[in-house]
Amino acid sequence: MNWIDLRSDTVTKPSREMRESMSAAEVGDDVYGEDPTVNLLQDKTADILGKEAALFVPSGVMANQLAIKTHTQPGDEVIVESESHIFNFETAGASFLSNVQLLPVNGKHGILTAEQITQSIRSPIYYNPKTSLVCLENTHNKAGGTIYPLEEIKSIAELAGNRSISLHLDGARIWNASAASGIMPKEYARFFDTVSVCFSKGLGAPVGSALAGTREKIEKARKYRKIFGGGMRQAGILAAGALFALEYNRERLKEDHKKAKLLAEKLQRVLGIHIDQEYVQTNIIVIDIKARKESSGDILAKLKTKGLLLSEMGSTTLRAVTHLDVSMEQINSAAEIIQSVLGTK
Ligand code: TLP
Repeated sequence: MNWIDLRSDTVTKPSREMRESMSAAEVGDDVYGEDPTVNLLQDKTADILGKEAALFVPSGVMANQLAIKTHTQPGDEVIVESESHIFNFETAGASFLSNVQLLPVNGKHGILTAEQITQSIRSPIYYNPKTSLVCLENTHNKAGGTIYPLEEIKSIAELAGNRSISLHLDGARIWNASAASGIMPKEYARFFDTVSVCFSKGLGAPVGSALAGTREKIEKARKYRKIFGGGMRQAGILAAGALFALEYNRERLKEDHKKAKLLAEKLQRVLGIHIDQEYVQTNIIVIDIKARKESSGDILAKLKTKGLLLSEMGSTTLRAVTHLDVSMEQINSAAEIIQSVLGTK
């Protein structure tokens, strides 16, 4: 079947040009720090984010978990948004790997305010856990690709700085936030101690993420990366894909955003579903199916028989993600499939 795969932007496959640059990559042993292409990618990533250093890692989860490990001590508490990736989709990694407790706080469309964070910081009574880290997510996946307002980030950073609390950004899709808002990645990144970014989502590289921060933090993270089993050898082949993605696939993310808006608009006519059009800000559409008397699994199965793949986000929400391997024509077909399977108003 010729699938229309909107489950995630992680399903993108490397283009012929990307594969060519990967096969031509100069490589070395990165555990010795001798892979020139990995070193180039790390320098370039650090530069784009305005940070001293960056570390290439196999996945976004590893980048986030390394950040948590480097900023905390066992027994500390980390403030996260309750729908965040770190809290929901990293298999309790923070408690498993760093022995910390996560404090989930309900944001609005994924956005926590400085005020909410202030109220969530523990007072320094000895039996309280120590609040040592706050993690934000931009764009916010589960909230539907929402963009964090820069002014709010600024206030949170000021507050965190005053209270000596570290600030980490899960910037897996910071590229989408930037393409949509026109705010450069480094303008976002300057407010954070560390930033994780992914090359393997909307940018279309097959593998890889990075953690950026001060040289000191990144050296600490390098040691933990080895402990977590993330020390790779001739990883330049992968880094070349990421370099290609950074060079050629950032600007075009705007097309994915257009496709998401178009699809979301077309789905307004579908029976028993709800999409917050205002919050379709980048490449993710969260579809609320509460009003339908069917399970998400049943709906997904029906769509699948017509060649359309979406993913389940929560018990009553589905997700559609646009990306570089889905054409405008396929977006139109996806809308038609959903309309015919679920019915129109
Ligand atoms: N997100 C995946 C799934 O895990 C849900 C997806 O399909 O969107 N931070 C954010 C905000 C993410 O969305 C993801 C992946 C990660 C981190 C983890 O990246 P990987 O999958 O590379 O470990």
